[in-house]
Parts: sequence; structure tokens; C-alpha cells
Amino acid sequence: LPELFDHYSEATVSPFPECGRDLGLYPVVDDVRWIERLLPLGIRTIQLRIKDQPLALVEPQIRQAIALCRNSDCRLFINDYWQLAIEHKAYGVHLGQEDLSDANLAQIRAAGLRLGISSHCHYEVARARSLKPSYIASGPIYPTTSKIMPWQPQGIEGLSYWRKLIPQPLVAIGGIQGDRIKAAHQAGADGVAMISAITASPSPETTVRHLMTLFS
Ligand code: TZP
Ligand code: MG
Repeated sequence: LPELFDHYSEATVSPFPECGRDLGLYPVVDDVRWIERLLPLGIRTIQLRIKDQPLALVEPQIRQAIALCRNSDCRLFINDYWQLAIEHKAYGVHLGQEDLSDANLAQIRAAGLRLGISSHCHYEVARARSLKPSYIASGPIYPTTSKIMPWQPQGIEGLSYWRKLIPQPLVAIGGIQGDRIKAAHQAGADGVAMISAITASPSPETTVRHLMTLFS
């Protein structure tokens, strides 16, 4: 394995622009209305992850989200829709490994957008690393009901392991809520991404305020 990683780290592609290591609490939401709601709480990193909606509903949300986050100085990563992200000058794009062969990474880089890439296993971590993205997201750390995946939860031990192999900023994702943030942060995560802990909370604002205090 170490040889495999050395080989990948020799790739000569230029790196994507940096996004910093202070990613912090990283809500992943499926509607721009969540962004409107969470920005006033001081969120500094957020992802708009819209799945299974017609493009006519997606584009205006992306446009609005970009404008809102620019005004609030919040790093907005657009999931999947890299062309719209470029067109409307988003902060960054987030892609899964299944998107990497179709997306034009050179175009994303040339437009100055940051790139985050998901990874769930050795092969995916190695592939992500070779592309020198702005950050790599690893998971699922804990069991999650927000995404169906073939991978087992990796636990904090798995996260510590990825930390040793990933030089880029690292985002932990999957089943993270409450005090689990602390463990993920201590294991070296620069950001902690969450869907249901925030969007399924009976009181998302209270939850987010509390979660932000744990990330320090
Ligand atoms: N990728 C890995 S786990 C996951 C994604 C998109 C879902 C995370 O959602 P939750 O509700 O925070 O477990
Ligand atoms: Mg995708």
C-alpha cells in the first residue's frame, strides 16, 4: 500500500486552489432555503447537494445560493453541477468518484474553483489524492441513513488512518452528530460534514449553534 500511495503522489497535475484547513462545521443541504436559514448563524462552509430535481428547479437555487454565500463570506461547494458552478462563479465544486470521468476537471481548475472529492476506500483515496483537490471527504464514519452505499462505517479509527494518508484538508462525513464532532476533530478532520443531524433536527438553529461550539 505505501508504494501505491507514493506512486500516486508523484502525479504531476497542478493542485486545485486551496480552501483552507478551517472548514469547521460543514452542513450539506438539499435546498437553498437551508442556506438562507443557516448563514445568519455564522456557518463558514456549506454544500448544496440537490439530487433528483429538474434542472429548471436546480439552476435558480444554485444561482441564489452562490449570491447568498458570497455576501456572507461562506465557502459554498456545489455538488454535481460543476458547469453551473463555473457559470455562476461558485466558490467550489464537490464531486463523487463516479463523477470524475465525466467532469472536466481542467476546466474547473482553470475557472479558479476549488474541488472537493468524496472517497470511501483505499482505491478512492488514492485516486482522489492523485488529483490534488482542495479537500478530500472520507466516510461513512458512522452508520448513515442519508445515502445508500456499499461501504461499512469506518469509525474514528478509520478516520485517523485516512488522516495519515491524506495530505489535503480532510472532511469527515457519515452519521456524525452531537459529541461525535469532537472525536472526528481530534482524529484530524478539518471539517465535519452533516446532513441529517441538522436537517432532521426539530430545532436546526439551536442544533447548529451547539454543534459550532463543539468544533474548537
Ligand atoms: N457520503 C458519505 S456518508 C453521506 C454522504 C453524502 C451521508 C451523510 O449524511 P448524515 O445524515 O450526516 O449521515
Ligand atoms: Mg455526484
